[in-house]
Amino acid sequence: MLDVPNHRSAKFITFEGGEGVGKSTQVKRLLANLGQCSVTAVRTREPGGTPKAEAIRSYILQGRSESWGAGAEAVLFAAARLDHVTQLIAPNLAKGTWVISDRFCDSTRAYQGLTGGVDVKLIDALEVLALDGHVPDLTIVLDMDPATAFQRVELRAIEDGLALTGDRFEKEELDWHRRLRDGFLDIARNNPQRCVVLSAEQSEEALAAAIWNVVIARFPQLQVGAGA
Ligand code: Z5A
Repeated sequence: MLDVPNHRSAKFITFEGGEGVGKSTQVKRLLANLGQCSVTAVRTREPGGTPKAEAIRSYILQGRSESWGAGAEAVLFAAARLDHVTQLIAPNLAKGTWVISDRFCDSTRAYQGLTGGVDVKLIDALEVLALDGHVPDLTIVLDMDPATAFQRVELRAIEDGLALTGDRFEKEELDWHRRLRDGFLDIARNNPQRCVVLSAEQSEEALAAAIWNVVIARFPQLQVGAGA
């Protein structure tokens, strides 16, 4: 279990869940709501967020590390995370800027650990190394049936006029995605102080309002009145 820190004035919030559940959409909406409260915040993502971490992202998502096995890939995700934490997350939090990340360490635990079969001791060790104490203050886990989430991803591809090629994780079978969903729910159950699970099977607006209610309840220093 990751202990939630409470000493920072700026907060670190992460979004987790399977593909197409609406993480990116809700990260943007939360940023807009924080802006209305005059909170300075940056949006980032994993894998990625810094030039070096983005280079690792392209390498992994193109499938170039797949043959290395899930353990080595967990190490690659951790290397990207270490750069992300030291170059972007820690400096922003230190200067009072909130950080909102689309995925973070729970994705390694769910994808490479609980679904990919990597030993929990390696996942734990990598987490300590890469986070360097920067545990999220709040993690929103967006939960929905993967089949419905895929319909959204398909629709997005049609709307964008793109072929649905999918990265290597999106190509996994539906059963695999159902195990992944259970993995995220397990993580939330094991970290009840940090994680809040919300159903993503509601309208974008309703979900944004539900997230905002969680955020203002968790961080009462925010000026209520703005938002969603
Ligand atoms: N990965 C890993 O294995 N280990 C790790 O440690 C880390 C990551 C950090 C990164 O993918 C991959 O890396 C990921 C896990 C692995 N696997 N995959 N695939 P990514 O960042 O490229 O993609 P993603 O995280 O899976 O996100 P996504 O596909 O972009 O989905 P999303 O951000 O959750 O959803 P969205 O883009 O906001 O919304 C999807 C569509 O639905 C879009 O058209 C929206 O307009 C629509 N939408 C959003 N909300 C709604 C609602 N409420 N109703 C209806 N439609 C909606």
